[in-house]
Amino acid sequence: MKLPGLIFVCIFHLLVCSAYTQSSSGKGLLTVHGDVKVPLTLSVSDLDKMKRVKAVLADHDGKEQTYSGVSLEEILDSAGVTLGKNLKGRNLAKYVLVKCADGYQVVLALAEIDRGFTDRVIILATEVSGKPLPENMGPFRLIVPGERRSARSGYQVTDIVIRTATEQR
Ligand SMILES: Nc1nc2c(c(=O)[nH]1)N[C@H]1C(S)=C(S)[C@@H](COP(=O)(O)O)O[C@H]1N2
Ligand SMILES: [Mo]
Repeated sequence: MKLPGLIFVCIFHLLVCSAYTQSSSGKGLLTVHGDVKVPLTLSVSDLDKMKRVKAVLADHDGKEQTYSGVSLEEILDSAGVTLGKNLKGRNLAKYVLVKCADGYQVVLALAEIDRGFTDRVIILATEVSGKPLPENMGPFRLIVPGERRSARSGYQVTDIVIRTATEQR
């Protein structure tokens, strides 16, 4: 094959691959909904415009990786979730369900996210080591630092849902 033909094939291949990865990880958007004042649909560029913070998480080999993104507290705050002075009484029974593209789900309590309760900063990351997350993890990964296992650091996050635990007395 001559060079122009080869270049054409390469470009075509790239286009097909990028179209495929976009559809396989949804539309690359994250939605924040449930018990919120303002439901949000966020893209990577929306998160790029917010205050960027870092969090460290050890990978499978025990090597520490530095992720960067936006604090989950700030995202929930912009959705009007009851944090800060409103995180008391019945609102302490609220939890955050984080859903991932492969069906993986993890739960956090609001009090694990609120600065008034903890110094730990949980983030929604879009980058690791200064580069966009690899396809199999991105575009959004929850980073829950400071735990012995990284099991709650769900990758390919698609939904953040606020719910209230309901239990009959
Ligand atoms: N979407 C999704 N996220 C996930 C998982 C998963 O199966 N699906 N596994 C979790 C588990 S059990 C671990 S230990 C870490 C592994 O992250 P690492 O590859 O950075 O070590 O990802 C977590 N995030
Ligand atoms: Mo794990």
